[in-house]
Amino acid sequence: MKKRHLFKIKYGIRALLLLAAACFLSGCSVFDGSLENLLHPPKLTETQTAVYDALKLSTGDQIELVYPSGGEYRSAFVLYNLDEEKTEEAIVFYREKKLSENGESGLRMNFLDQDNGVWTSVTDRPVAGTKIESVSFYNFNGYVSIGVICSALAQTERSLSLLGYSEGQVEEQFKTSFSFMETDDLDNDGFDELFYVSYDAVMGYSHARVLGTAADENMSVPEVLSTVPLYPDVSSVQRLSRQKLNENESLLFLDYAKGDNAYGTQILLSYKNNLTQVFSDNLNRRSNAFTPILFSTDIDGDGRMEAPATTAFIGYENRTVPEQIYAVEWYYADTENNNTVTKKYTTYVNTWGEYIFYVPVRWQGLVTVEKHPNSNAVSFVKYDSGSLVLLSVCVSDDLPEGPGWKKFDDNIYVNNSDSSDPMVLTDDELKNCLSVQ
Ligand SMILES: [Ca+2]
Ligand SMILES: [Ca+2]
Ligand SMILES: [Ca+2]
Repeated sequence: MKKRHLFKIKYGIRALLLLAAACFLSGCSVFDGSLENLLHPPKLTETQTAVYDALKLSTGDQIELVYPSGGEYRSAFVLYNLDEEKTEEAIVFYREKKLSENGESGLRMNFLDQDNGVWTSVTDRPVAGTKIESVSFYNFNGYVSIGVICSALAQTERSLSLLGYSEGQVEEQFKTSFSFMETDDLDNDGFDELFYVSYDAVMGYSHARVLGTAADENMSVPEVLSTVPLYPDVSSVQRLSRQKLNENESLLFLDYAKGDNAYGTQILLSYKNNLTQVFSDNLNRRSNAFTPILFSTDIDGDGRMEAPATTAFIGYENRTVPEQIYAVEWYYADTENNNTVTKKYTTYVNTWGEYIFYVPVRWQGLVTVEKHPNSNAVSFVKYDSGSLVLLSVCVSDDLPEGPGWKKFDDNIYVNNSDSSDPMVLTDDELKNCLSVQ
């Protein structure tokens, strides 16, 4: 069994940091806002210059370019074929240098079109918010929708505005605020859907929604296809993972933070873009110095997602959270059984995620974990008056001191008891239980 999925996030973050560093060093966009104050500003490309000149013919000189802070399109100039005419149109984000009388931020976007390489501004509109987070292009129905995501000071949720462009006209197709959003083709019809989570201040909880166009209707603009309430403690969704069940159905695992090192997972079922809840309100977990932050993942590589939940190992039940050592239980969504969740494994996940130990069934409820002071070793100990140490596992570059240690993998050492106690693992059992990540 391959169990290399759990800590993708760790490496994902590392890769993102590296990417960010690489972008910073190489300069990701042609004309970056952070470079504006340098003595030798970077030159616009020929096309950008032509577009910029055309823009200023329309707006005048008292403008400054604005750069989306994230996403794929980081330039103030975005070139994209927005309509059925085959050449690219240009979108330029800018700010009026003079604030308007009512104190608006003056953030605007201008649309320009070309005729034989001659650019002309065709329309212009304000952008709500004070900062452009990202610009994306979606294909909900065979046409391009422009998504502009903005944030505003003192607002935790961001805003999305979806725009359609046709024959020199821009129309706002949809707008919403949201705390989490992801694009996916949920119903496998070849067109995008947006899955998003937004807080409803009147109801006091968040909803998840699917935005798109219904496959059986000839709709020209995207609309909300489905809405489902989320558990009241879902405030900050961290990650969405999808498990495809068949052409029409997917399970959506929403991992979320509740604050105070507490986390949870809510599982939804999407059937042809209709969301329903899977009963999953027991997927609660904590992280502390002994247990890392965990996410839903296909822990055993069988194509089915598992969601983690923590319970204190025996003997730690009444300790404070920082002192507790947790067993991590992994649950799958049981769509055969009233859409509930079923426990598949009980594990110990070590602090830095180097290994997962699958606690054998005959140990469960009878064995606890003890952390060695001053080393990266833990011991699995029978929880009775004898306190027999059944197994110790150590993450170390060198062979740990003391008798009985054997190398298990690169930097994982094990010390399996040679006692005749029936609880002791055989070598084969140990190989099956200990999964190095
Ligand atoms: Ca075009
Ligand atoms: Ca779709
Ligand atoms: Ca699995």
